[in-house]
Amino acid sequence: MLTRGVACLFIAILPLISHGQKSGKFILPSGLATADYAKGTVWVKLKKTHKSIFENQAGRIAPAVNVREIHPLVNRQSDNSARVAPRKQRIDISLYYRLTFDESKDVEQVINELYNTGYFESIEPVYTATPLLEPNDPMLGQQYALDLIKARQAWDLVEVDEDIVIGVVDAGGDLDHPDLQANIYIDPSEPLDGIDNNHDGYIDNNRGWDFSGSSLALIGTPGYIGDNDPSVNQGGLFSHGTMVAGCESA
Ligand SMILES: [Ca+2]
Ligand SMILES: [Ca+2]
Ligand SMILES: [Ca+2]
Repeated sequence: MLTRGVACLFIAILPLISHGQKSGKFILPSGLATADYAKGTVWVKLKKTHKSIFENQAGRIAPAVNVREIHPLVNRQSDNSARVAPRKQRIDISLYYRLTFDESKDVEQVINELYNTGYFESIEPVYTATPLLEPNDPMLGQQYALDLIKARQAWDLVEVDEDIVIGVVDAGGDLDHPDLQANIYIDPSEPLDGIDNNHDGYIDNNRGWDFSGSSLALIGTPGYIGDNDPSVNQGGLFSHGTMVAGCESA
């Protein structure tokens, strides 16, 4: 049974298509491998003047389109009551469809055949999206936050620069965490020798400073300044500073 969203169509083939002629209008980008786009499917945008040709699934559809399935980008039965600001340019995404056809067919040829119908404003392959730079973190799939902050897009623009040092002001962290231990900055101007070598008022603070020291309860005690170990290992509990340092270093 046909549904409104997905139609199975085997429409009579027009002479234009059955001859398999290439119009030459569309050429796949040079250097493109077959793995770079999907077989048997393309994205199309209908011309506004032909907006309704896919709406009737009962056979009165424009016969020049020889495809197997038609998938609208958006559900036509969804609520269309959203208001648009006056004079705001609208993008009619109901014009977009993904069409599928026999995978043995040449995508470039099918695109040109579809263009020749005159119904489509634009047609393109369903390109395979691959990140340009992928971290080697074995737990990458568990880190939903990296997608939220669009880290992958950022990595495509700027690769890791290990010369950048980030200061984190937070709760202490698990400095032995697998994501952090190799990346904690050790200040070379402050060797662990019991002396404030870099004259900043803190002795041996080569990995930062822990203002809470051994206990939060001691903060505010006259003369108490904490210690030089910002590690927080609360019986294996999660430390907020560990998460923040991990996100920032990513
Ligand atoms: Ca110091
Ligand atoms: Ca020192
Ligand atoms: Ca400490």
